[in-house]
Amino acid sequence: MKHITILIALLLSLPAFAAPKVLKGATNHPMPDALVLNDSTPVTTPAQWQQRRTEMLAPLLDIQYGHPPTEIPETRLVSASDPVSQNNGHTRYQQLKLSTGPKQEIPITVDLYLPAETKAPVPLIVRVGPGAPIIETINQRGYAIACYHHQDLDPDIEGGHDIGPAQAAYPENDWASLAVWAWGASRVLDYLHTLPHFDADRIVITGHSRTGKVALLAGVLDDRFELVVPNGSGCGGAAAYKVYNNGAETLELITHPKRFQYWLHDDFRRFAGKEPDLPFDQHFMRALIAPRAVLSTDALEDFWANILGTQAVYQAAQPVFDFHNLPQRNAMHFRPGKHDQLAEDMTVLLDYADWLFEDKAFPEGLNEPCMPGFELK
Ligand code: GTR
Repeated sequence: MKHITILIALLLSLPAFAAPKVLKGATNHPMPDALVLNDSTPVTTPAQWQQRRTEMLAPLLDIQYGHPPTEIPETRLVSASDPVSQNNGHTRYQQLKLSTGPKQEIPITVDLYLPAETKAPVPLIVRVGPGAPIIETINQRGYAIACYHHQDLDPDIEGGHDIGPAQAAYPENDWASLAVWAWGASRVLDYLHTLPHFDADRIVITGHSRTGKVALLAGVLDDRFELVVPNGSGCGGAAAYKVYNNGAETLELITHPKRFQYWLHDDFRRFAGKEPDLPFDQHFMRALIAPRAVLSTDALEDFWANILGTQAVYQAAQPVFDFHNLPQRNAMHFRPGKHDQLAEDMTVLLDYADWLFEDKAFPEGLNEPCMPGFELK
């Protein structure tokens, strides 16, 4: 009898294990309006928009990311490897060792993949972290890609609170790791712009997951990035704090001292469980990129990255791009599958960049919501 009871209990529990994950809204709190000034005046003029930009950036840095240094140190080339032909002759690869900081004490390694066939100046993709999918295709399509080793600036040790070379060089700054790594993207660009290879009007930044968060922040802080493509960036990236789907990483989870508190400002954790009190949400990040372009790329099974929150942030930022008469410069893409930056994501990036830079066709399948009919509060 006892065995039968156990068997029945097991059978009853089976469908629960086998049930596919269904995307559901878990919280939906209102987000502050990106087109209304703190004193409740609606933004209707370019001057008011500039004022609103300042208002939006301040709490993002004060509360969430910390402040990178404002002075810009020189970034120098320390050494470069001999160029090597790769990817069936489509790529000319070189590794660069750079240094930056007040005493040139911060190293940054950059893997540079130039298109072998295309004449300079070419569009450039800066990628946070080494490696990227379909480098051969990227180069065949005429784009260069520079992948920088962000951990040279600051280590990424879960539960660690290490002071890396960048934080040691600027002890007065309260910047956390995401901000350090984002600042590194700008220093890499400082150096790359001294070379004749790249078209300064066609610079993209991308990264995946934690480095997707970094790509978004770098794009907000440095307007030389004309196109900003956070992939699978989730919490602390392109996803909301006030709108979560079921199974999403929350502010409480990401800022746990044993996990990733060091990515974000020390104080940010005081908002854990109090997201409605936050004076911003991540639609401010998208809004701050306008009138440049932002494209988030995500996967439909990536519930942990809060894809519904990413859709909500896209929706909440759209009025800002409409205000600039550039509605298509706010874009999102969801592909089937799991958390990763795959060939498909990179292809969407290239197609969108071709539209933005070359006036080619607007890519199909963009801006399809992961949850149709979802409405902001
Ligand atoms: C997870 C973290 C996410 C994401 C991811 C990654 O553990 O919770 O926010 O950044 O790591 O970077 O792979």
